[in-house]
Amino acid sequence: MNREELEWCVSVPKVELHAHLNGSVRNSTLFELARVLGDKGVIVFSDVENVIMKDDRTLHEVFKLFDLIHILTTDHSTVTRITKEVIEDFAAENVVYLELRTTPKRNDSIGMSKRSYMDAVMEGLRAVSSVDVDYSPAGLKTNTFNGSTRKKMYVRFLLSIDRRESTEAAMETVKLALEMRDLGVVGIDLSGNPIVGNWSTFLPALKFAKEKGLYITLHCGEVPNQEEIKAMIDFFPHRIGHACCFDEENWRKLKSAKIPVEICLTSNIRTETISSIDIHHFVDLYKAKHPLVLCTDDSGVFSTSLSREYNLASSSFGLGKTEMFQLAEIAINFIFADDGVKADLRATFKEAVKKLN
Ligand code: 6MZ
Repeated sequence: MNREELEWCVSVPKVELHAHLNGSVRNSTLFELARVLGDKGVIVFSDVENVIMKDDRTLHEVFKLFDLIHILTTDHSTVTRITKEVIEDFAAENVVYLELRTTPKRNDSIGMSKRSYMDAVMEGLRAVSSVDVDYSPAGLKTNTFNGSTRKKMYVRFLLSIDRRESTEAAMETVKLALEMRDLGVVGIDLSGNPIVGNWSTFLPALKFAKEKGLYITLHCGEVPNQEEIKAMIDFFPHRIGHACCFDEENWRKLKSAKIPVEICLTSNIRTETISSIDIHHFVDLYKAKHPLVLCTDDSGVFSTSLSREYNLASSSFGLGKTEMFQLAEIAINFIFADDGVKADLRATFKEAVKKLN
């Protein structure tokens, strides 16, 4: 990786639309948490260390790792801590608009409800001190300190439904999202192990969410389940993530529906969902001018960053600085926020282009 090119990618303002909170935790934090639980005898530290340090994982192994991460990050104060750290890490990367997604978790043994989990997330957001954060769609709530001239970042939340959940549990998440709209929750994501669960289980909750005006993004086509992919496109979500294993018919459908795709290059390669970067569908979509946005997915788990994803796209597909800047800027069109936010972000990019040239 060329250092100068990577630094350029860092300096470009960026929009991150597909980042899972628990997948974006720093390794150093995971180790620290594992050590504490190791000392308490809850886990064996060396086992955890081996799992976290493993470089390549199949998609199946990744979900085992998430179960482990969830053990490490289980209590309210840790959820608050990782939220603060993850937002500050994205801010340091020059991400100017972040849609962070997370699965609200209920854990009766520690008195955690989906709402209290999300309250812990919100507390982490409010604790961010490295940048000013705008997190309310009404633009009323920021953590701005008086007279601050710090950088500003927009943060919005998507609540994830895990494919292991029941229709009722999915519905509870949607209701929570509606309850938390004023706090920056803008939509719903469907994620989790793609070989678990059925589309029909989640559909009622997703339909309800859409009717109520929440934005929807779906993990779609991480495995070649063509029937599900077709049903998902027919549902017409506002965006989809991945789109790796589409047959020709679904590929055609996706393109004519013009549903924006969140592309996660490193994640797809590391999980072997795509066998090699040279044949990644980014190229086909990019050439077809299909709406797409580069994202990290799980920057902690896959040891990446949004700048690295841009750098990887540039070096793998031969895109120059002008194309890369346009790619970063065009992502504004696909965010789940209002026109005022979009206009503000466009102004940020306009300023940035002057400095970068
Ligand atoms: C599908 C994924 C994912 O929600 O606990 N998640 N779901 N495909 C992927 N591609 C590799 N990466 C992450 O963050 C972790 C959760 O996000 C989903 C999984 O459900 C995982 O448990 P939160 O903050």
